[in-house]
Amino acid sequence: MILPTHTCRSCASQRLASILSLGETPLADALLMPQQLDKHEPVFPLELVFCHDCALVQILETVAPEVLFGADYPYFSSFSPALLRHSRSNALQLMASCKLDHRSLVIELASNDGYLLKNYAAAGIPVLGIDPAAPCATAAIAAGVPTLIEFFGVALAEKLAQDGKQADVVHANNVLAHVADTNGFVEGISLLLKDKGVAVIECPYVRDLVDRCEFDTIYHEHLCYFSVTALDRLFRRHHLYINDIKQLDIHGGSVRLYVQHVENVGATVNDMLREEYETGVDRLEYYRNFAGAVIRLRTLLSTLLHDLKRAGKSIAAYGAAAKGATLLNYVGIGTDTIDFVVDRNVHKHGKFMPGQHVPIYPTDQLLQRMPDYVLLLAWNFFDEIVSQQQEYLDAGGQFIVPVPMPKIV
Ligand code: JHZ
Repeated sequence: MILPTHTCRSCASQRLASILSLGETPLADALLMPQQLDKHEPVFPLELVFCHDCALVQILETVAPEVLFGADYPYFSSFSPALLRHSRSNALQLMASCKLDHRSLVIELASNDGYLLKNYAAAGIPVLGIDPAAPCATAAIAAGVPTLIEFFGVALAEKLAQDGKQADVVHANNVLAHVADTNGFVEGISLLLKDKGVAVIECPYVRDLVDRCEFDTIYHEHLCYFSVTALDRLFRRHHLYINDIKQLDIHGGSVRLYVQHVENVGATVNDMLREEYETGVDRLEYYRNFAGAVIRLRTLLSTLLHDLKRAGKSIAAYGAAAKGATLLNYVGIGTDTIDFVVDRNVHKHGKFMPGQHVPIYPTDQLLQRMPDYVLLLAWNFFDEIVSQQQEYLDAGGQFIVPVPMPKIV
């Protein structure tokens, strides 16, 4: 089915075809305070579509960025030790390969609480963070990472370039998919990057989303779900070239792009483009079975949880993640099934998951309350969380991992 009233976020084509509908859901990071629980909670349609012209998978709805990334934004990157290790090793690699020193400049778009840039700052390399979410940016500034509390786009890039603030390295991790003006953001990167600079961009990989049934990573913050084919077309439109690429495990499977002004496309990129063509990632057919797989997962998970409840078992969840909100709301898992969610992020404690209103507690509550099962909403950090929760497991607790297929481990 072609959806004629919408245009593609990348190429402006109207040839968009439906892949999956997740119904109407509240905003995934809009955690509720106790006094908000009986107030009206806005919901927005969550429709995933495919562009026949540039192969970009995307959602139709655009929620105002000021609403999504404002004063209440609860995601602080530094609460995930695995992400800190991942970021540090990326920074160390770039310091060496780009020979960065006190004359260089590293800029990060969506720099959050300074989790990445602090590694450069510690090595004496000048940095600048840009992030519109005030709570996170304020934490970064307090940690010694200069940060502009602003949205990034062409206007800010032009201003920085005029002020002589072009970068040797521009980082943009998990932000390209979040931006409503996709082309403006990429053009901004082009303006910000020195002639020989490199933009290092990480985003979740759509092939992992489909192949591992990670449907819960679909929510209103994530407007785009990128293949290398769609990324290549997007960057070329702005005379930028993906010259190298790495596949990463982070966030359930991501790609890291190395983007430059000069075209020098390596075998890693050509191999992935060829593979995408051969497997059909650039055509609608590839996405045809996804909706069916998601519906099957919903039935299996819901049946598993209800069977456990009927057998008198208690169930909690781990990770008040944005993706957890999609999962709970789409599968319909509420307080009749899950008693509480635990999370390390202190900014989430005392709040409630959107839609289902499950309360969020500190992680020590797992051992204190000893639920029989814990549904792992932050399944992307499985190894990390399981090793932290060894005592809970030793005491007889069990984890339920929801994707790609619900499984008790
Ligand atoms: P986590 C985030 O989504 C935010 P979320 C954002 N929307 C994005 O683009 C994607 O990542 C890629 C907690 N935790 O990171 C921290 C522990 O408690 O998987 C988080 O609240 N203990 C910008 O929110 C949550 O779990 C731990 O040991 O879906 C994980 O959220 C670890 C490792 C995490 O992504």
